[in-house]
Amino acid sequence: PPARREVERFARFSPSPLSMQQFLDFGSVNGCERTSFAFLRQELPVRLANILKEIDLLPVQLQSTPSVTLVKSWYMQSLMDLVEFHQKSPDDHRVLSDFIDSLVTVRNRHHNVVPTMAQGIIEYKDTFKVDPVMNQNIQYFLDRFYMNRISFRMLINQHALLFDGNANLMHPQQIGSIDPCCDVVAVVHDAFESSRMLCEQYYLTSPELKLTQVNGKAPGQAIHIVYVPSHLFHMLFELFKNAMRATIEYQESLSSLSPIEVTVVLGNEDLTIKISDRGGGVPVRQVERLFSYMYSTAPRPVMDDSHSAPLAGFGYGLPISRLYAKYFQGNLNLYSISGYGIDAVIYLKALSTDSIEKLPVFNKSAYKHYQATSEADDWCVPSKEPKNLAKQSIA
Ligand code: W6P
Repeated sequence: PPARREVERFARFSPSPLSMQQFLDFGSVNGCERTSFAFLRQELPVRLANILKEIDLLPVQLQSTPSVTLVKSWYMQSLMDLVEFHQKSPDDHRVLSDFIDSLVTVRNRHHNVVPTMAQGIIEYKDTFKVDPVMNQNIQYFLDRFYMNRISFRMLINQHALLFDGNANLMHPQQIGSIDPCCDVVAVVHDAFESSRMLCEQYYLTSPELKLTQVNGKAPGQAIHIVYVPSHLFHMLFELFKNAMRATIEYQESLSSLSPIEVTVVLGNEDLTIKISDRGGGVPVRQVERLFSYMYSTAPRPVMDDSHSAPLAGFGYGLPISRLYAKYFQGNLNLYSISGYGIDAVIYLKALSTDSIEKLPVFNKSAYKHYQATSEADDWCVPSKEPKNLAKQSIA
């Protein structure tokens, strides 16, 4: 089929990660719509084709579920829609505006990718037992698949926001979705208030915010970075919901709630945000599970829009938040102190020159990951009933 040929054609290229500066350049005088168009009509098919090659390596039992088949058809269709533009002239205004329309069509087509993939995992779990090897493979794939999706939507959004002819009246300083002067503390307050509103609805109470900020580069001055405020909001909102829920459920017998303590620090290379709750924590053994797609995929009561379950279970909120952090070379970690609480830490790059897209690439090394079966572990398995050495030596 012609779609297969296009997958092979574009999968031979590696994705080209953009730096924050390059994103900004597209929106400045140096950049123009034609340059952005010429870049995207090549780069978007390359990113689609690369991830389609990885979908092909999933276990057939998962690949053949109705949900995954459907998602794959969306990716193929979008690849074909975009390849059309290779025959068209970048100098034709009509072509440029049709391209934006196509981007919007593609974005809408892919709107439900996350819940649909989750449905595929449920279908798989209903039929096969979940073993640690399968959990690992699904984790590897979905981390790459969703990182690809985050990057794909970033490219689409930037082009659509910059060139659709409407200035962003709400945020005039933003370049598309990027704020060259993102006020980190303001986003913290925003996300905290949003989480707090949900919390109040459900529990009729909410913990206070205790915020400390340290500008280690310019003491006393406000903290700004070049970043995508909506990505930062997404991560903070997710972490606040979890921290609030844990605090309230762990301290329900207490007369007052401990505050959520947030520390925002700007260092030479890193912008670090620590969110500390006293919600009792979780055993350190279980922390990895909080990030597991497989173990946190539970059938949802109804398949309505994803904003319908406020302060609900962990779902995909945490693993996807960590991907947002990693997307521009940051990270998101949880440090649990079981019996006390959790410190959630977001690390972002403080320097825009370090903020470069982190993208999966399909190559031999990625291929090998999918071939790896259950190799024997190279660490001893602790036995439940250790040999009683004491007894032996006495006898
Ligand atoms: C908890 C569980 C959790 C997940 C993410 C962030 C904070 C917290 N606190 O108890």
